[in-house]
Amino acid sequence: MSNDGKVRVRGLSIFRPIIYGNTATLLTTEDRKGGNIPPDHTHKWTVAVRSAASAPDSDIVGGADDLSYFIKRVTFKLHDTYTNATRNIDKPPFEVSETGWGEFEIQIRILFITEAGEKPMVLYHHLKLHPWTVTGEPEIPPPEVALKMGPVHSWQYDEVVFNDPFQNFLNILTAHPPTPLPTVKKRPVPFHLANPGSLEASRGGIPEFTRLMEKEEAARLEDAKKKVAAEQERWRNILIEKEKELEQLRRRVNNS
Ligand code: SLL
Repeated sequence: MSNDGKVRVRGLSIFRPIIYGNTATLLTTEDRKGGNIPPDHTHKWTVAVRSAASAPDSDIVGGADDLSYFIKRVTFKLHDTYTNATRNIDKPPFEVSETGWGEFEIQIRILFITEAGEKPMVLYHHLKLHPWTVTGEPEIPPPEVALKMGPVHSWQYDEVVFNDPFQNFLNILTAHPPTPLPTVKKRPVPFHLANPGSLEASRGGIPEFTRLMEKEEAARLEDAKKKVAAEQERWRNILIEKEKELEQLRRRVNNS
């Protein structure tokens, strides 16, 4: 067997954009008709790992591309109140749908195909059931209000970066270019705590990730970096002043 594929392509980085998160809706009387849903459950939800781009005219956030060309398995670790809390998903869609009553942290472990020769990637997502609120609103709106607000979306964009990939893995990746994100938004912006400005826009629609958001995020990070540097400088100067003061006081003590 040829060993060519086992060679690492040094100095090269290649990434694939993904999103992970959840969608949740309140359970309706219609949903309960089957009779299998425990009475204390209030919501149905889906947690997923998907490609960042959304399929045109789809009512799904992300998921335009099938990620199984580089992902072998996604393990979702649910709260211990769930039976079989560890859910292994070995084929797309990499998602788990459940019903429940509470929010909790979900561990998401992404296992790559063997060719990648990479360790699994572990992510954490806080399952979000209740609508995003703005200051002044009650934390959890009553069901009749929440119902009108529509499905709750909580999604995080991320990039899986492969450094120095094996040649055969690189071939697999390049054979599957990701669907590019749209340049500007056609749909509401998926919100995130870092991006509260988009809160209102995201209500009552299916959000979508765009390249504009990426630019905005970069600008926010740049801005935050500048603020941190300015604060650092300010505190450094305060420290220098205090040290001078300390030195003067020491001298006075020594001279007295
Ligand atoms: C809370 N710390 O107290 C969280 C835990 C657990 C939610 C939430 C499943 C219930 C079931 C369910 O919704 N667990 O299967 O009976 O809010």
